[in-house]
Amino acid sequence: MTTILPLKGRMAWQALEAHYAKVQKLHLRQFFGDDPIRGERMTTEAVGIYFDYSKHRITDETLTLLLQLAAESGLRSRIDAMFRGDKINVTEKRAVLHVALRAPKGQAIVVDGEDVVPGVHAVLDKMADFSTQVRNGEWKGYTGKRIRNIVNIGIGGSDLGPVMAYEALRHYSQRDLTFRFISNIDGTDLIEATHDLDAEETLFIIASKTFTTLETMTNAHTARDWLLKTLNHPDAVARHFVAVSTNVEEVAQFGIDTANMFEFWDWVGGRYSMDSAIGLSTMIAIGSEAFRAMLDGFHQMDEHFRTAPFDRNLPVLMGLLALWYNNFFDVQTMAVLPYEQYLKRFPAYLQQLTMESNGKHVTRDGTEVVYQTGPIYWGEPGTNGQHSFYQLIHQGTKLIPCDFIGFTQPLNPLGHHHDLLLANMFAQTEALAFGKTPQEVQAENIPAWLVPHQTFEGNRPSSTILLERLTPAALGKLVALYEHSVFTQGAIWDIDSFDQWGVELGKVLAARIIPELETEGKYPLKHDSSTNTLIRRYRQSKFR
Ligand code: G6Q
Repeated sequence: MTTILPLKGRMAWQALEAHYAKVQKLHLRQFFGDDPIRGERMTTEAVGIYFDYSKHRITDETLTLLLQLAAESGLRSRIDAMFRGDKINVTEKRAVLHVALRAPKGQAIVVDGEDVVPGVHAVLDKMADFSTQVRNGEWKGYTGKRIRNIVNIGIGGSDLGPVMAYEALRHYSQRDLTFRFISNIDGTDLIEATHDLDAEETLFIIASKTFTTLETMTNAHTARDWLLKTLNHPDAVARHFVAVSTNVEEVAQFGIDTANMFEFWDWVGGRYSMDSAIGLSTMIAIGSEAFRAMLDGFHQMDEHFRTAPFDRNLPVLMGLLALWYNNFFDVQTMAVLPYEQYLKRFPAYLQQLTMESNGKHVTRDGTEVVYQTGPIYWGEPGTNGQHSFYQLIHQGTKLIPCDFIGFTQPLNPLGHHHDLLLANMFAQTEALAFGKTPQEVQAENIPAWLVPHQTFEGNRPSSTILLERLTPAALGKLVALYEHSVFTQGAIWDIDSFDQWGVELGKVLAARIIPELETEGKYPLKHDSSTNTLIRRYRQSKFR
C-alpha cells in the first residue's frame, strides 16, 4: 500500500502552487488566441454528456498537475473502495453505496457478507407494484375513492431529492395526479399544501430514514389528525399513509401497516437517496419504467466514473476544476446555472449534496485541515438569473466559476423560444470568458467617462454541460455527475464526505428550548442573556 501524504505535502500540490503563480494572471483571450482549436480540444463526451472545459483558466500543464494530484491522493483506490462496499464513511462506520441503488440485477455488491443488490431490486419491485396501483386507480382510499393527491412529508435528503426530481421530470408525470411536498416545521407549509385537498383522495408518504426527525414526525402526526378529522376512523390511516424508512418499529408505532413500508438501508446517505425508496413519489409521478430509466442513467455515469481514465472522466475533471479554483484562486462560491426551467430546484438540491458532503473542517483522522474544503454552491435557472445576480458575476470583484447546463432539444417546443434560450446560454459563457475591452467599448462611440463602466474584464471561467434532452436517464446522469465530482473533491481533501455532524447537532439543539417556549414564564432560563431575552419576548407575545 502506498502512503498518501497530507495534501500540502504531495508533490503535485507543491507543483500546482508554483504553477498557479505563473498562470494566475493569464487571460482566456490569450489561451484561445494561441490555440485556435482549444474549444474542441478541451472537451470530452461520455454517456451522452458533452463537457466543455475550455473556458477555464487552465493550461495543459494545469490539467496534468491536477491529474497527478488525483493520482497522488489515491483517488483510484478511494473509488474502488466505495464501489466495493468498504466502510468509507469512517465516522459513522458505514459503507457508502448509493451506487448499489442503481446496480443492475445480477451485479453483486457485498456489505457485511451480504449481497445487497437483490434487496435493492426487491424494494424497487414493491415500489413499482404500489406505484402502478396508485397510478391506475386500483389503490383506493378508505371511503373507496381513488387517490388523486400524493403528499410527500420529509425533510433534507428525504425532501430535496423528491422535490427536485418531481419538478425536473414533471413533463413525464401523470397529469391527473397532484403532488405536494411538506418539509418545514413551519405550520404554513402543511396548511398551504393541504388546504385545497380532499382527504378521501389523499395519500401521504412519510419519508424518513430514521422516522424520528422532529419536523417530519410533527408534520406526519398533524397530517394524520387532518385526515382523521374527515375520515373519522383509525383504520383510515393504513389506506392513506405509507412509509419510506429504515425503522420498522417506529413505522408500526405510527400506525402504518408495515406491508406498506418501503425499506432502505443505513449505507444510503440522506442526500444520496433520491434513487432509493425515498424516490417513491417520483416513481408514482413518472411510472416505474421511467424511474428505472433514471436509475440506468445513474448507473451509466457510475460505470463511467469507475472505469474511465481520469483525463476523460467527467466527474473527476469537474471535481479537479472545482478544487483548482477553491484551493488556488481562493474562490468561495460556484454557481450552477441550468438553462432549463424544469431544473429550477436543481441548484437547491445540489446545495445539500455539495455543502453537506464537503463542508468539513477535519480530515478523516480528525486532524484540522490547513486548506479550504467545500465551496458554496448556489444558482438559479437561466435566463432569469441574467436579469439579477449575473451582474456581479460579470463585473463584480469576486471570481465565480459557473456551470452552465443546457439541452439541445426542448421538451416543450414553442416558436423560437429554445433558440433564444440556448443563444443566451452560449452568449453568457462567451461574454464571461472574453469580456469587452475598453478599446471595444470606445469603438462604439461611448463617452469616455462611461467606458470603465461598460468594460468587462472577462477571464471569468465556466464549464458548459450539454445534453440532448432532459429525460429521466439524463437526470440520473447529471445527478451522478455531481455526486462523483463531490466524491473526487472530498477524496483529495481527505475528508469524510458522507457524515453530517452539523446536521445532527441541529436535530438536538431545539429540544432544550421547546419546553421553555411552551410554558408560561416560570421555567428558569439558563442560556446567555441574548437567548434568554429572546425567549422571554416570545413568551410575552404568546401568553399575552
Ligand atoms: C442527509 C442528511 C439530512 C437528512 C434529514 C432527514 O444527508 O442526513 O438532510 O436527510 O435530516 O432525515 P430522516 O430521513 O432521517 O428524517
